[in-house]
Amino acid sequence: MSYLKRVPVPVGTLSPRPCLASDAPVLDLSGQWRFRLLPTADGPADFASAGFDDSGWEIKPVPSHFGTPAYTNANYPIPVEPPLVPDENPTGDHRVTFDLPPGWPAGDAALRFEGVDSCGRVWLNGVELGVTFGSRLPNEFAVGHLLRETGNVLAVRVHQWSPGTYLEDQDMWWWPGIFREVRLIARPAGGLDQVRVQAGFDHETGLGTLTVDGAEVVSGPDLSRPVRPWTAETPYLYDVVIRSGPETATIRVGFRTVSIEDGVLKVNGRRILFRGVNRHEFHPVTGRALSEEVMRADLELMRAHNVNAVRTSHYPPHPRFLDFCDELGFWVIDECDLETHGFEPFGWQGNPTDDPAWREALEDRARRMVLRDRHHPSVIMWSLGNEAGVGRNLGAMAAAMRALDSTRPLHYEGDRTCEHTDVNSRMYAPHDEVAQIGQSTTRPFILCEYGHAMGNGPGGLSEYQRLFETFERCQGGFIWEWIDHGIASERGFLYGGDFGEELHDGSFICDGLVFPDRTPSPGLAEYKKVIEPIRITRDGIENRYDFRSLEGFSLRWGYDGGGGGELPCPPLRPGEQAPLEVPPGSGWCTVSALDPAGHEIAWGQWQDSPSRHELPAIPDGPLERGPEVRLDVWRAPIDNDQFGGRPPKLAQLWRDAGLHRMKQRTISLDPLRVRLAPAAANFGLLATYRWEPQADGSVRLEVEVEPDGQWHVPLPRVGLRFALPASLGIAQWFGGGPGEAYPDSRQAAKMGLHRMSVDQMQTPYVFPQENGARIDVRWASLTDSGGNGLRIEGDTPFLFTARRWTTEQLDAARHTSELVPSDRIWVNVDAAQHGLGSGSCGPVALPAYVLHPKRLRIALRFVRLGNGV
Ligand code: IPT
Repeated sequence: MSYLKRVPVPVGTLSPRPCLASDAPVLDLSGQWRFRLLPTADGPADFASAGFDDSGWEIKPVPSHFGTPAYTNANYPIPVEPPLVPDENPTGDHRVTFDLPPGWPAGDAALRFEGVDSCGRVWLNGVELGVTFGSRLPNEFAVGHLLRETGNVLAVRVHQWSPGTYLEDQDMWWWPGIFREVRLIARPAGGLDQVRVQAGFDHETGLGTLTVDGAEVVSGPDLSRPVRPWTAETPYLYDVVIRSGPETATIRVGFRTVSIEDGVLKVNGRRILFRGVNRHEFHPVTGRALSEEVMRADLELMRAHNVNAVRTSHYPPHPRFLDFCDELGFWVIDECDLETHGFEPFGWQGNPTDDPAWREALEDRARRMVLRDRHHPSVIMWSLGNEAGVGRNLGAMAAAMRALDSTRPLHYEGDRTCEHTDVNSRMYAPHDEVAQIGQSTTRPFILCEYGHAMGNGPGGLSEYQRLFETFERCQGGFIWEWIDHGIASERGFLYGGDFGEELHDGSFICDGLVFPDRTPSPGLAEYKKVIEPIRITRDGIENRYDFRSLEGFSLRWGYDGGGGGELPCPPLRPGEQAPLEVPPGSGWCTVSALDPAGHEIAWGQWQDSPSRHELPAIPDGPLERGPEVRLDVWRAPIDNDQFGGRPPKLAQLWRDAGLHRMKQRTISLDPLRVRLAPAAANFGLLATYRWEPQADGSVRLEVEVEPDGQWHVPLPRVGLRFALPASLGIAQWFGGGPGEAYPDSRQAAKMGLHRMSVDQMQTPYVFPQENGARIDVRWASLTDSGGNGLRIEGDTPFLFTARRWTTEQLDAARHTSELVPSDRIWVNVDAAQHGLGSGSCGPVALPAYVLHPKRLRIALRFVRLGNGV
């Protein structure tokens, strides 16, 4: 097995080519295969022979993974001695028998693997063909001479660890397998093999250009007349039929030209702004084996949230994904299958990126990606890879890419001086650094990763957006990342360590804008609002698309005091503004912009007069007394409080300070005055409670809070906590909603009257943590189905949280299944909470959102509803 001992370059494969949908016959070999798992790489290879009896093997669907998933972020889970790998090497032997369909042509055929992790040794009918390398790149073998009409036996031995492992250290599950399709494709002599299709657009003349090398154009648009250009906002595609010899294919061509002018990245002559996400391929059951439906659904969901760009972190995606990006309209940064992050702990000593012996392997990956994907209009930039350090082989990769395609700029975040690349890129740069880069950069600047969407967060997105709108060369960014990679189980979604890994990085694998089952998290709602391409304010409406006019859009307006309707949307061109003529009304006015399909793209809100929903309630009877309230400062730390980055983390400072174990001492009884402080600390909080029964039967409570002694940490929250009977499971409030919101992630909260069950108020972060707060709440009620319960009104807006477990239970839980409803509903009414930030990987909460202990007053009125509590 010498192929496990030298640099990972495929053995015996055909030269790479684009795989266009042609009229050449194709046989999809996906389906039920036979499978056995071996503990080492060197099991007997007798299974490759046609006569081998595999009837005792398990049946396994292909594409799929095998073995046990294991998660590390940057560390290699094997000893680092490139290119060697340990003896213990889970190896999956796969076998499938197939017949040729009737009429299959004689002659050449390619056996094509779209993705094998991490390498596969291949036999057909007992003849060894070679070895695949490059998990997320195609490998093809010539097999025409070996095919039989019936009873062909394909055998593939897949190793979890291979020399390729050293180049594929992406932050994701280690999970081997033939995880993309395997197909047999007839290759007629003289067919469409070395084809290059290039389509450009001249924005001054409106004319398109089309260059097709290696094939003739049979039909296509009339290029003597203007064409409709392709952009992510106007993804217009033309069918072009090309032919070479006996093979014909229809390709979907988009006319567009990417350029960098005066340090600004442009498409068709205009600056573009990335509203992007980093996308890994992931499904909670099938891992990186994705169906087309899932790929498409991801893009539809992104589009519904105003996302216009994808970085294919950190490897070329399934090829169909790019077809969908062309069709639906996305800017794509196509990233090569390269990451060597695990060399960082050694100061990058031994990094393949800088080792001449690995040059061929890196160049090979670069070439194979470009040759596979360069006909896609959605791909507007190539990325050399991710977190692979620096070194000579980057230059070789860049040169290989430019030789095959000179029409797209190159990206690599690690290339800080742009020695080999064209755009300035950073990950997780804090706001002030982005502002500083914005003032000084001479190149387009992007945040290839920002807004680490782990758990509750990220905070601070709107502040980034303002920077992208201020500096022309700051052209947006890509949230890290699209989806949580939690694996489905009865215990909730599983993450690193749940499979007994000896080295792992825990829940750091769950850092997406959507949960593993693709339910949007509050972070995605926030992002949608922050990046909305139409801005609506009391002053007017502005089109912030780069290409698209607002023709066909409509406006919907309404007052919470009643009244509403539709308004014509001015057909603004990009960058144009117009005043809005909203009829007068009372209360909060909301104006939404709907796209031609009727989906809400953007909205604005303002208050014209006090809302009728803000009036105090009339009690249904006297309240004997208010609930037993307790001053509360603790929150179950969110991921951004406790993971990633450099210690000490905020959550640790909080725990060291003892904020999760405050003790109370009564100072006086009338009014009740207490001091709350943790053991061993010389600081605390003084609180004075004044209860006042009101003539109408309601009860008022005023709490004065005042810091005492020397505080050296901010507070997680300041507010009151109390318990209500479990039967009061229906929440209603007037304030921000419907979803959760926190001080630095609150753009998506719409003022209004909201109602949902306490259970629906919970956000099921894969790793349990503080969640579910509703912001800017004027009043909240909790009732049973008969309307009996309690209403809480604030003199000033508060944060409202209700859950069926305590903060302590939330804090102790490691998986969502550990959160078991108690016989109480626990309510928090907070004057303030500490911001969310993006501290699990990136900047902590901005200074404006740090909750410093300070004097404050919480004034509430408790009102009986129905029969009360
Ligand atoms: C950055 C990686 O590029 C990305 O793959 C992911 O691991 C992310 O971090 C954390 O979730 S690298 C980091 C050192 C900034």
